[in-house]
Amino acid sequence: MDGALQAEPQDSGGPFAPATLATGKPRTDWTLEEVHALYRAPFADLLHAAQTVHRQHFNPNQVQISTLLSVKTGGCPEDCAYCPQSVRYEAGVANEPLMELDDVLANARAAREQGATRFCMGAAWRSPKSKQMDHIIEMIRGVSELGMETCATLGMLQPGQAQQLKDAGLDYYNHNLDTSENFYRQIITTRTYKQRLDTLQSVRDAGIKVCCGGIVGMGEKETDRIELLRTLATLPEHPGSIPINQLVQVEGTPLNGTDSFDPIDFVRTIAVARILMPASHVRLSAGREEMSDETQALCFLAGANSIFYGEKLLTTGNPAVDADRALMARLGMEPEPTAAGQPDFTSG
Ligand code: SAM
Ligand code: DTB
Ligand code: SF4
Repeated sequence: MDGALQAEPQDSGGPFAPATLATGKPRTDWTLEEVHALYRAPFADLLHAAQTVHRQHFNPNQVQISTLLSVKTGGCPEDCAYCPQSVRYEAGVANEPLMELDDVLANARAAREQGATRFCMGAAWRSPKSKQMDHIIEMIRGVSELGMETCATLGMLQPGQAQQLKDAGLDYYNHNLDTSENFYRQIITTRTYKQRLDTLQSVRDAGIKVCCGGIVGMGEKETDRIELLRTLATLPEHPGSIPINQLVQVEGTPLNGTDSFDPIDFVRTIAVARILMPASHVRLSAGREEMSDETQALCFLAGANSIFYGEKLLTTGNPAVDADRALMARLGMEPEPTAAGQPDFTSG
């Protein structure tokens, strides 16, 4: 290799600074030029660097398993152009009430039996209201008591709400930046990029771990993906989890019919996320149903180490559990254990 990539922490000098500071802390000062150079590097160099960084922080044969449940589906007042849950589009998603606690816990138990260690509850809200918070808090308490990590994605949060969720035992809050600040304006008009950053700040201030990533394949330019990755990697702290979603196209939404996304670019996005944020879980998120096993395998090689597991995301499909078990077996990959113990892909 011609020295184009030197992302190993022990390296110094060259056109690329190490991914980790001498203190062992991941860098949060990446420049656009650096991220661009990584993104455009020869594929073999990029994957080698990403895999090298990955092995310094994680067991490359383990994958963290999260399961999603839409606890409040449809009827959302926001206008996110990708989303079938917006009330503004005719995407065939009904406006349902907030789920009952017992039903949520039954879903969480079933997910745990299938091997999930994290349970993520999603609500199609702009932001939660105080009565809704009371119900969500019960759900978080109940899921925590099952010994699972908890995650919620409920829209924008005020600082006091983030604190309430922390007090209930919430481990992660998912709130995505989705894309670059520039392209964002073409995708969502009802909330600003700044409001998203403010919610992330409230979550961090409350001591909840941040889950934050984006969507590719929305018709954005390469520079938009590069800017998104740089914004994520220059937040005051790297998100603990970084979901990289590929747009799931849903009829009735404005983004339906967007040109399909190049799988090699998807893998590049994962690899750059891994190099920039070496100690974070990078989640191969929405869009796996449209990906070949080989593309997914390349994503794991590029440093993805988390998936959504279970046949449904929020409203759209995800690979069948049997198909995922078979893929993990073919790749020799195992679920990542949590402090609570070793989950098992093959149970349930
Ligand atoms: N309503 C809350 C919010 O937007 O903050 C939480 C739920 S929302 C569905 C969570 C995330 O799912 C979005 O930020 C977006 O990144 C992702 N998402 C939604 N629809 C998607 C789609 N069709 N394809 C890929 N990702 C999608
Ligand atoms: C995230 O980044 N992806 C998940 C989760 N966070 C909440 C959501 C994907 C949604 C895909 C479209 C749907 O199923 O409605
Ligand atoms: Fe609403 Fe979230 Fe969908 Fe946007 S992504 S329309 S906020 S549910």
